[in-house]
Amino acid sequence: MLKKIDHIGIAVKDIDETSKFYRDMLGMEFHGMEEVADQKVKVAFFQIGETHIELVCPTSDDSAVAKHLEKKGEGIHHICYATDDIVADLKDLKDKGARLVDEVPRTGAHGAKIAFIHPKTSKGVLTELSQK
Ligand code: CMX
Repeated sequence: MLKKIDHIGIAVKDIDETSKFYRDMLGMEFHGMEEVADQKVKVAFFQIGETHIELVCPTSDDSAVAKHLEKKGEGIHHICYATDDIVADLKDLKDKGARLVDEVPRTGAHGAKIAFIHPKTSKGVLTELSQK
């Protein structure tokens, strides 16, 4: 069951430079940076209330984010919802006809189980589920 917005992902070309805006200008609490090898990205988290901003920067030219940056430029990349049962939610979404990018959860940042729903299902918004 979906609980809340876990984070909003923003595609960036320079993660250190963009971090300055969220940390120094907006004053958000920095929650660390890590490389997610499986997704070929480096991510930085900033907390704002109960949710987070995730800066996402490609580490390889064949990363999904590199393709997105090339096509659409920097900006909002995805919305991630926290769930307490990602397997049940994926089954439910599939039964309802959603086009899943990941039928089986993968490991994302902070070791969370994650899965993406194709933006063609959600009217142009790449949607992620995450279970801590
Ligand atoms: N938001 C909205 N639309 C998007 C999108 C995004 N982030 N990424 C791709 N699309 C759209 C494209 O614009 C394109 O639309 P049109 O056909 O209208 O032009 C369509 O989806 C297909 O895109 P594509 O460029 O041809 O790319 P692919 O089909 O190869 O891949 C997708 C699309 C969604 C399957 C791929 O981007 C993916 O697997 N994404 C999930 C993984 C990911 O993004 N990981 C990075 C973040 C990891 C993290 O935060 O930890």
